Parts: sequence; structure tokens; C-alpha cells
Amino acid sequence: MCLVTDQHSVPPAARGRLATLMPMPLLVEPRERGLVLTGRLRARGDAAWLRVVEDLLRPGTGVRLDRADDPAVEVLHDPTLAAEAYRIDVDAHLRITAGDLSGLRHACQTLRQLLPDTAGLAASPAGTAMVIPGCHIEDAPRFAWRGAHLDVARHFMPLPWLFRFVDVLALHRLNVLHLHLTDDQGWRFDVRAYPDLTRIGGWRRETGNPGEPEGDGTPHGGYYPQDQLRSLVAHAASRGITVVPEIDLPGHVRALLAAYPEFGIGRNPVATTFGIFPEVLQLRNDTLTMVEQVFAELLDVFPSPWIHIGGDECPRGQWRDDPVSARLASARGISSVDDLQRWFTGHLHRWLTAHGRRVVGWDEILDDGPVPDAVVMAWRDVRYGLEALAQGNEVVMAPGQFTYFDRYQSPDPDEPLGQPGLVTWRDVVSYDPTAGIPADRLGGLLGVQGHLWSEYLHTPQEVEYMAFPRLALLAEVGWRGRVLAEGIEQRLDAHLARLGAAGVEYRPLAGPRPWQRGGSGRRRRHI
Ligand code: TNX
Repeated sequence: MCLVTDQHSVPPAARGRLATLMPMPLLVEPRERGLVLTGRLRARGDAAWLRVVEDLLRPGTGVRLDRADDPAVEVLHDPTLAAEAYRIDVDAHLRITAGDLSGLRHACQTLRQLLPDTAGLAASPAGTAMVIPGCHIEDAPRFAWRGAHLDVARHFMPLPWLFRFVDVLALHRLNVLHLHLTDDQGWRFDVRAYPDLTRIGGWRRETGNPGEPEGDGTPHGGYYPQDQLRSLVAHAASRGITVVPEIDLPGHVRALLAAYPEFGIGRNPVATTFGIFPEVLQLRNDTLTMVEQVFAELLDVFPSPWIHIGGDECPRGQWRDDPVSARLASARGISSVDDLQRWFTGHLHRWLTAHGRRVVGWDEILDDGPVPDAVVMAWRDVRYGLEALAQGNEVVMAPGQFTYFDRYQSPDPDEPLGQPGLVTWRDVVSYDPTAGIPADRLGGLLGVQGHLWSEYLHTPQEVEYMAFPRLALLAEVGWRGRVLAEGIEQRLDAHLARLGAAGVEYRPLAGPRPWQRGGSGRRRRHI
């Protein structure tokens, strides 16, 4: 059944949804008639592409596509369109035009946002009229890397929720999920050759809150078997999202060394508090063999062209005090042990390049000298991104002051515990990732990414509270280059209602709901 509506039967609410899209497409024009997306629709186009459309639109609408001529739905391939670009025409019929599968998927996500909010649920409630308002939309992204980073090391997040998080990212036409899989407080990637990484390194005795003399006395942990991650990768791919894994080395390795102390200098359990610890890898040849084995298994699970090797916050104290490290450095012709990290990064860089992947690292990897053709994530400050671009590196902008969504969202004392610092949603609205970049270097700017470090995010609900609305706005920065600031508050309100209808625990613009407040317990705002 295909119900074509005339202009009188397109409800004003449906027409209004054209003004609530997030990210807002580059061109949106209303058309008179709309289309009721429900039941069985006659459809024409490449069978695989039609299956993609049906897969993305069916949950929440129940729509099924039957191949037929005289179609209500048509899917066209236009190879002249840019990567990820798409066009939508709705005027009694629905026509989607895309240059590639990503564009096709983005078109479907925009269509989902044009449906009633309940279309964000896994199944459509009976009796909801799923009207798509008439429109002509032309759209293409400004940046190729539109990422969300999630720290599953500090607090483990359950796999089923990761699937859902991927769906929410896809709704915003984000295309990278950067998974921070290892850190001092937990190792989450199951490595067959080194089972103790997860058996021992995958959990900690308890968690200590800052400023409190005692830990909470409750064990915390978890890890992802490789097949779980493969299924996450496959699900993300079906949503047009690349999962970029990070193994953070050669610092932030307390969990690794708790399991295999022979690769470090001194022995310590998995960390139960947060911060920067002195423990680093002792970079012997057998340590490198272990690292290569870990990465070999990682590459087998993650087909991503980019592999993140961490490289942040690596103190030099242990190397300076360690005669073995001194000998290793001089045997390798390195004048100072401080340069061991650069040597290690170079080694991993060559290894990953030989295996056909690109290295991504935090901006510290350039502190000791250039690392040609590594992708640099500029987190400490925009300035590090500018320097990396000047050296010819590609850059993902990740500056703390705009993209660290573990920081507070407002000065309100009721905000739940977060990292010190303030990143309001209006800060994201004001963010221009191209600021300060000379025109001839703009090509090196791959894109932007929002960060969800989880020291103080214990549950998926807490992650969602910190992610939205800020990540939704950053998605628009990635898509359009800047947030379209005019009318943003109303648009954001409508978009948050859309997320809320799908069960996302966003932060209302007016402030935390009662159960989202920090209160006086473990989520008390005190730093
Ligand atoms: C710095 S960003 C870190 C993380 C913390 C984060 C907290 C980076 C590469 N290192 O280890 O979780 O700050 O905001």
C-alpha cells in the first residue's frame, strides 16, 4: 500500500521537521506533497542498495520495499556525486540519489529524522502515521573524519549498548567510532597470545574517587572477546561507521604490566585511581615482539585503515632511572633515553605501514621530532594541530576546550562529577576547526572528534548525558564546518526530543534532570 498525501494532509508537524535536522543538510527546500512511509512500498533500484534502505528505515516504521516498476521509492546511483554526498526528493514519491553507499546511508538517516520521533524506536508503535514531508535536499560533508571517541578502559561499557551507541552516532551522520581499549585501569581487548591481559589486566580491585581517602571497595572490569568486537565492527560498517581501535602505548600501561610485569620496570597492580602514572614499557626486543603480536591480533579484528597507537602522557622517569633502558638506547644509537618513545613510535609506524595501515597518535608523538605521515590527534591544544599540519601531517582536531565532553557542561553545582573544566554546548556552537590554519594546509585537516573519557562515567546513561547535546553539535561542525547558529536553540530542543523519544539520556538544555544530578554521593561535583 502506498499512500500519497496531498499538501493538505501533510501535518504541519511533519513539515516543521525540515527545520529540526541535525546536522542540518547544506540545502533543504520544502515541496508540497509528502509520502506516507508505511506498510509495503513499491521500489526500484539496485537490489543491494534497496536492502540498505529497508534495513535502515524498517525499524520504527515497519516499511518493506517490494521491487517493482512504477515505484513510490527509487534509489539512484550517481557516480558524479562527492564521497558521502546524497540527494533526497520527496514529492509524492521518494527518490534517493547517492554516489556511494555512505551517501545512501546518510540519506536514510536524514529521512529517519524527518519521520515522527517514535521512528527512533526499534519497532513502530501501532497507529503512528509516518509522513515524510515533501522536500528537496542536497547534502555532502565538509570533513571526512567525523568521530566520537569512547573510553571503555576506565569504565567498561556493555556490548549491546555499544551497538546502540553506534546507531545514535549514525543518526548524526558521524562516521568514526574511536575505541580507547586499554589504559592503566583496564585492558579490554582479548589477545589470544597473552590471555592474562584480560584475565588479570581486565579488572581492578576497586575504584577510587578523587579526594576520597578510600576506594569504593567494589571490583570493576570486563573485556571484549574478539568475536564480539568483530560483530561490533560489522554492525558499525552497516551504519557507515569505521571503528578505529586504540592500544595506548608506551605509557598508560599499568593494566598490561599488572598482567605481564616482565615487560615493564617494577611491578604494580591495575590502577584503581586516575591520573598519569610513572609506569612505561621497557622497550626490549621481546617487548616489541609482544607489542607486534597484540597489534597483529588487533588488525585481524579491525579492518580500519587507521590504527591508533596512543602515545600520550608518557613520563620519562622510569627510563631515566633504568640501566637496561640506557643500554637499549645506546645500542640503538639513541642519544637520550627520552628519545625511546620516538624510536618506538617509528618502529610501530613502520610495522603498521608494512601491514597496510595508517598510524594515528595523540599529539605527543610529535614532541620529540617529526613522524611523517602519521595522523595526529591534537588534544592538548589547537596549536599542536597547527604545528602538525605545518609539518605535513594529517590532523584530526580534538582540542580539549571544545571536544572533551568529559568536562562539565555548565557551572551548575548540580552537574554530576566530571573532569575539571567547562565545555558548554554553546562552546561547540562557536567552534571553528579551521581557525588559524593557512589555506594551503587546510587539505591536511581530516576532521573533528568528540571525546568521552570515562574516569567518572560509570554507565551508558552517564556517557549519554555527557555526549548529548554536545556531540550532536560537533557532528554538525564535522558535517558543515560550523554549526548553523541561527535558531540553534529551538532546533536543538527538537533534536533532543527526538533523541529522548528513542531513549537517549541526553542533558536537557535547562540543566540536569533530578536523577542526573551529582547529589551528595559518588557523583558529587567536588573537583
Ligand atoms: C587526558 S587526552 C588523557 C586521558 C584522560 C583525559 C581526561 C589524552 C590523550 N590523555 O588519559 O582520560 O585527559 O580528560
